[in-house]
Amino acid sequence: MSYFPEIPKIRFEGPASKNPFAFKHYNPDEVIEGKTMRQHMRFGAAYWHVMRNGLSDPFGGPTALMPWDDMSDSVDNAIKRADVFFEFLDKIDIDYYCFHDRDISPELPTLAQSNAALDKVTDHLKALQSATGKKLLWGTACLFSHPRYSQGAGTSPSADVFAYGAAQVKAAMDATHKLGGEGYTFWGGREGYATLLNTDMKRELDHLARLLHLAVDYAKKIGYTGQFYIEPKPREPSTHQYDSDSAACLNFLRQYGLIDYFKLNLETNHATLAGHTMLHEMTVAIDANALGSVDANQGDELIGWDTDQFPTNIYLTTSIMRKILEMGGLTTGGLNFDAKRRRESHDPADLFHAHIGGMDAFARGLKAAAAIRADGRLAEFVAKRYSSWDSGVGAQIENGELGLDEISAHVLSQAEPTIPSGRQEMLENLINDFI
Ligand code: XUL
Ligand code: CO
Repeated sequence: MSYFPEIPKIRFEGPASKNPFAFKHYNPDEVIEGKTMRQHMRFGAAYWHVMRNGLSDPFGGPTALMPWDDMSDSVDNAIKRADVFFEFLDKIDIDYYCFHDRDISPELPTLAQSNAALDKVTDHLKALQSATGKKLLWGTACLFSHPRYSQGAGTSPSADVFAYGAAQVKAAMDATHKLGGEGYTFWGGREGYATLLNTDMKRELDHLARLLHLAVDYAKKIGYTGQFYIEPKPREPSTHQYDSDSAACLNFLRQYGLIDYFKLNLETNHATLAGHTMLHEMTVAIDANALGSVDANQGDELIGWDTDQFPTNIYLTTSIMRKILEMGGLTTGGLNFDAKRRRESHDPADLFHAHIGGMDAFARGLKAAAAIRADGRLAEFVAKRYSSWDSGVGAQIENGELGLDEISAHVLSQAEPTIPSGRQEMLENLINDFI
């Protein structure tokens, strides 16, 4: 039985193709810098957006047509959705997926019932994975939708709510482990505050760290060796979220002795909300050896919220792929399309157009990034810009060989320093030459 009978399997047809159901640039087997595009990208589809996002917004209800979904909280409905999703993965040729526990399986009146449903659905997902070779990039627990989490989960003022969240994390980790998930993500949905008037920030942060340590300990106990991620986002739904950006997350992880166990899952639209570029967020993470995975989307510069659009900006995908190539590639992580269609794009076919566009945009980004690296002028310019540190007084300062008195004596013997142009516009032109 096919849920997308009109949609063919999406294949690479090349830039001249006019077929909207074909890749123009993503050629999974094409080798770039020694790896196939498929290996570089490790594309993932987000279960919550593909299967569960009805495309409602603050002003109106769902528009997405999901003829396969009876909208019930039954396990049968959840299992049917999984079948639809795996047909989607097959046709779009995406190897990985990501989920929240409550996307794949319903939240029922008691934790015991929810856990039992999750078990049944993950049995089915496991069978689908082994039948198709599709893999779980990461799993996570939804600790932000249910009203009990309205004041946080790990940072809730209620110890009982914290405990419920921790129990949900246990079950979501068991599910991720069972499905061979390569990672497990914490996104601080409501881990922040609406107002400081009622908030003991220090205590909340201590508790959040406790939750992450509990997860690390539990992973050791069950032999789960996947990578933990923390996903920064500054606000929405909270006024301020503790995991606000790469730097704040790294500081938190270091302060609480978690830095060896976590990497960052960076999302483009979250970077924008934090007032940063994705390039900035990636640079901060990579310099700390902590970039794990990417939630690939883009925001709208005219709308101030998390619009989660599909990435189509080739300038953006080029900068992302340049950083990924620079760091030596993704290992456990991938490019997970945490992106949704616009509310107007309600047809199931739009799921395909959206992902094709994102995959092609990343393919073009990868090709441009590799060409920029092969050209070498950008890297050479940066190396030369710092070359005064490679020898002489620069090298001595870098190596800690000089004190302030020696540096002062050196300067007194020299003429006024001169500094070459930063050549920003020339470098912007250079990048555009490859796009
Ligand atoms: C929300 C968001 C989440 C996380 C997983 O903005 O990005 O979907 O990726 O909880
Ligand atoms: Co995300």
